[in-house]
Amino acid sequence: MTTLKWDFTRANDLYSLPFMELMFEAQTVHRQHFEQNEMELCTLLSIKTGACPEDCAYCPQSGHFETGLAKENLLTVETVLEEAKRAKANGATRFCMGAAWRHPPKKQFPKVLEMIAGVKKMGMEACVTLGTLDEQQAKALHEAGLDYYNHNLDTSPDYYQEIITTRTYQERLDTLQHVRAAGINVCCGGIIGMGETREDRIELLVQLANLPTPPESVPINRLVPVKGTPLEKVEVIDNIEFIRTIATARLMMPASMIRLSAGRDTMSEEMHALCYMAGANSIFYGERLLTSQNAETDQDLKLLEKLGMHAKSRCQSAEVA
Ligand code: SAM
Ligand code: DTB
Ligand code: SF4
Repeated sequence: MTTLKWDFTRANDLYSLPFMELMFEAQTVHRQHFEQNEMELCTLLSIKTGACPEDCAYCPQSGHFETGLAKENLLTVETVLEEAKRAKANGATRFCMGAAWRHPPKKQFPKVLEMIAGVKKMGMEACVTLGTLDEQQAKALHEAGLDYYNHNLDTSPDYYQEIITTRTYQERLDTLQHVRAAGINVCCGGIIGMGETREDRIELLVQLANLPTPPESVPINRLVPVKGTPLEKVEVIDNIEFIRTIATARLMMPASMIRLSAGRDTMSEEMHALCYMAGANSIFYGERLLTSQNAETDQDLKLLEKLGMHAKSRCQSAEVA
């Protein structure tokens, strides 16, 4: 029998520490693994928008809900590379491309490979999120030069069934395994504030930290409540509870980049500062996420300056490769 690295009790002990102690521990561990004032900037682009066959209760792109989102076909390689060029000029070191697919369709997959190769040629890190992958697709992505694959577990195994009925947790784990086996870095995290319990949040972190190798990159999204989705009116997560999740993620996955992801546009400067102090060292940077509004870029840069922080300027490309 294999012994798991983390169990619920140990994780819960950290999560439940007095807040100041938790923050102190998280910042201490953060400094042991990372340059303390550095922030990674990643830019996102939705390369194929809407009409997704999955029924993820949080997602504006699901074809199951009326969210008023305009559907778009796969963008052309030229359009995507123009956007990547713009992102690079604005200071991003990683370009992340997202598609609203259950899995990548055979006909369109080669176009995505071209996009990845193009982004790499510009000297940026490339990340994609395309849904479920098989072994062959993961290998092809690696050969195209992909650095990261984003595939979130999103919540605890128990709560997952309340949020998505069109796929299983195990399918997510299988794709993560194919990505890892192909030699691609794993970007895997979740969403906080979907009406889950504290236990669910801790269980998500346990799942992430207990992967055979923890994800190199862990996006922590705060739910963006989108009109027309079943989670539209869910109660907003308490800020301190959200920060606790970031700090505990930092302690459980000390060498991973922790990305403060969706939901930043409604967070104050002070909230950002506390998330950074808790160990978040990466953000999505740009006007939009996939379909929703992101925090303003000049506000992001101003805050980094106010805090004596700076953007990471170089890609530490492909830790795995
Ligand atoms: N279709 C692919 C998949 O689900 O793996 C990739 C795209 S999907 C939009 C990527 C991630 O965005 C989801 O796993 C989820 O964590 C996040 N996301 C989607 N809608 C969100 C929302 N309303 N609020 C916060 N995060 C959201
Ligand atoms: C992730 O964890 N968050 C990003 C990225 N990975 C692809 C996506 C956030 C999407 C927020 C809702 C939207 O803009 O559509
Ligand atoms: Fe589709 Fe991904 Fe949105 Fe789920 S999260 S509905 S799989 S785009």
